[in-house]
Amino acid sequence: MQETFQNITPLDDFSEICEWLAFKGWSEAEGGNLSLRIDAENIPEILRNPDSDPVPLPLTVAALGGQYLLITGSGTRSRDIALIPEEGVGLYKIADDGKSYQWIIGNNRPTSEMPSHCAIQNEFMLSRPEYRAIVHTHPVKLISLTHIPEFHDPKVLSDCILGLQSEARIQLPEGIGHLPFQVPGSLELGLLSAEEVKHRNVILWHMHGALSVGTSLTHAFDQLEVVEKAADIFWTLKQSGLSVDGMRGEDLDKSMEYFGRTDRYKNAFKDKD
Ligand code: 2HA
Ligand code: ZN
Repeated sequence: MQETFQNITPLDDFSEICEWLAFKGWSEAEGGNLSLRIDAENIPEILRNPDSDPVPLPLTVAALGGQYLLITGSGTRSRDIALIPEEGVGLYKIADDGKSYQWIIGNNRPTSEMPSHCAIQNEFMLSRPEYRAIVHTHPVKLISLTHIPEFHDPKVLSDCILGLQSEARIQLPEGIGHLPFQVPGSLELGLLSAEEVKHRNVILWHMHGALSVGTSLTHAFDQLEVVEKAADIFWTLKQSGLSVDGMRGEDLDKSMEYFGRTDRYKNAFKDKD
């Protein structure tokens, strides 16, 4: 069984993305966590039926019932997962009623952010089924943005930061979210994050880190790179004493039109109206 698990292809994706998270210095020490939903047909048959005791979840994730998740373990380091993913990542099955999970193989102590991962994965099933990946990490330039009070308004945050590089808003027309402080690993953080990912792919967690969702771990990571690059431009301009004006509105509008993103861009903050 162990050998079968080691050879499942999604573990290579965890290994690659965790290497990058460590390399970028975003996931210091035991910081950060990842999950990926896998369809049953992509799991070898001998790994489909858990026989461990069910562990109750702090929330009910009915839409996620019967689904399989790969999740990084509590206390695991990105730099270690990069090398030995089968030790840092565990395979779990969510119970049909969405009230508990069972461990199958690999790491058997899921991340402290399990409530967020389950709440968000449940939201994917309800509203964005092509989405299946979550990356949470602690990038310095993004966390620093949450120290600026004006950026607690996600529209102000998005319009400023994603207007600093001409492709950023094309990648993220819905902008980026910001959640007020919540205790790390708390159910509140999970529930609020699940609400935000209905509308946006990247959320900043106040003075904590960033969370990105995607159709694959690579997609989620790519978006963090785009936002972190834009934040890097923000801090570079600030440190140089230059003003942070960003793109002209007409240039942004033209780009959105060209790439067919106008509606998504214009309606980005309708949910906050
Ligand atoms: O897994 O980053 O938010 C460690 C964390 C918790
Ligand atoms: Zn964290």
